[in-house]
Amino acid sequence: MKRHLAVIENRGKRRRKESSSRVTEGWTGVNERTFIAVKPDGVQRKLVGEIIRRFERKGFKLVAMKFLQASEEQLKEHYWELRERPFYKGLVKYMSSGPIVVMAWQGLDVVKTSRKMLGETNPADSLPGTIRGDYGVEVGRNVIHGSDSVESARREISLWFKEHELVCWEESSEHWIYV
Ligand code: DAT
Ligand code: MG
Repeated sequence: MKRHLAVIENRGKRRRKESSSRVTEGWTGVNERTFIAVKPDGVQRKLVGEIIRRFERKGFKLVAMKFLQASEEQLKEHYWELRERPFYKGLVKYMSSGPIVVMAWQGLDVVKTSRKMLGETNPADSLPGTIRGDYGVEVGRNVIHGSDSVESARREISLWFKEHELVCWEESSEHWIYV
């Protein structure tokens, strides 16, 4: 009986370990990645360069980037978690209404730090100095998307990029960014 319980307990532990390591495998420390997208309003308002500049100057590393007009299907999948929300349909329509820039950025705590750089979901609640605080007014036109967790980042990056589109490169300034 004791042995039986131990087996069940270990199975549980193994499953927990497997699922968390699968999600974040190789994505820890300076290798953490996030998914960032300049939304159609950001592109139309010529904010692409400014947004890339902020991430570059911060010290994060660009690992993938594409300019495209997304299909409603792809956006529905991207925003699947929000499917029950009243603004979901409008959100998908707006996001597919024009070209967007999708990117993957890498660095220490990049998910959490990027969210701080973006500001709050509603630009009205976002501090000056943040992207939404500086360039947005309404929640329905908030310029930029950023993953809210490492797990979401993983899901979103694999939705928008194929494995070979993620570029592995050596950053010459790395020693000046990390101790
Ligand atoms: P975030 O983009 O900050 O992660 P979210 O995931 O809750 O925010 O929502 C996704 C997007 O949906 C958000 O960037 C803008 C839009 N949105 C959120 N709340 C909204 C609302 N109350 N009315 C209209 N659009 C909204
Ligand atoms: Mg979100």
